[in-house]
Amino acid sequence: MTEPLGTLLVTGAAGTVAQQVIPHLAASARDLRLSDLVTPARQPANAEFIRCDLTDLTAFTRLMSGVDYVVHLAGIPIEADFDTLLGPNIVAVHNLYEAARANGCPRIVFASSNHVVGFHDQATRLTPDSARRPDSWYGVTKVFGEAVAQFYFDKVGQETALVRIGSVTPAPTDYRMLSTWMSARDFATLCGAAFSAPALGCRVIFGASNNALSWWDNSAHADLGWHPQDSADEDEPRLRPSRPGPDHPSRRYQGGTFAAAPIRRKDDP
Ligand code: 15L
Repeated sequence: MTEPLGTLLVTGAAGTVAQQVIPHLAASARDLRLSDLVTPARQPANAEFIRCDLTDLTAFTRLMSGVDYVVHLAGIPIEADFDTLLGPNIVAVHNLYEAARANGCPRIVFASSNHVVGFHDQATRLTPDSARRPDSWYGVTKVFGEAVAQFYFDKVGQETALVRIGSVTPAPTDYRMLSTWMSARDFATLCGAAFSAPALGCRVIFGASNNALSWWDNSAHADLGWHPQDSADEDEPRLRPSRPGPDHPSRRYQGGTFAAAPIRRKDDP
């Protein structure tokens, strides 16, 4: 990015991914507007915090007033029962796209997830066109988000980068992350590339650093000029001993433990 972005809204700003990424985004935006239900610990000097319940369409529409770009990280980031996910991951996504439409369709980076394709075998290399095979109710809600984004692109030209985030943590912590890990820096530069691209459209991008053991092929997006700088590779010797045995369910599927877990119900303990 050569010029700083204008006003950038980050939803879910108190969450773990946002808190890692915000310092990188702050450097590339003129103004940051941070939103969450709770106050984010990390608020750069060019940031303002606006508390907002994103299931309230009127409030979300007001929040997006004057915004040039959106990084939508809000939502429940783990498996839960459908009723728990309904507000944050379904209603709020409907509101995201309606609020954007009411505010001139600012470009969106939507935090989708690898759990949209978590039931693909780890031996399969995926492209953005590979079939969606969600591994959890959480993954199903992200399929919904991807469908809404495509729908709004086809209807009104709303552009979105659907970033199927792997694992954004300060460093890889298990063997699977040698394939899925993404640094906060690489996530932020991907946002910048999506926001500055002459034509973004609505596209699925796998959110991972430059990992030799990656399962995902992003070569369809060469036009974005995004080159992840970081890699999980140097952690391989440290993490090799923690690799699950060949019969372990989390070794078979890309979604790991999400794919192995039973379907979650509301009354489960
Ligand atoms: C995700 O989508 C989740 O939000 C996060 O909690 C991790 O489970 C991550 O994927 C992952 O697959 O490592």
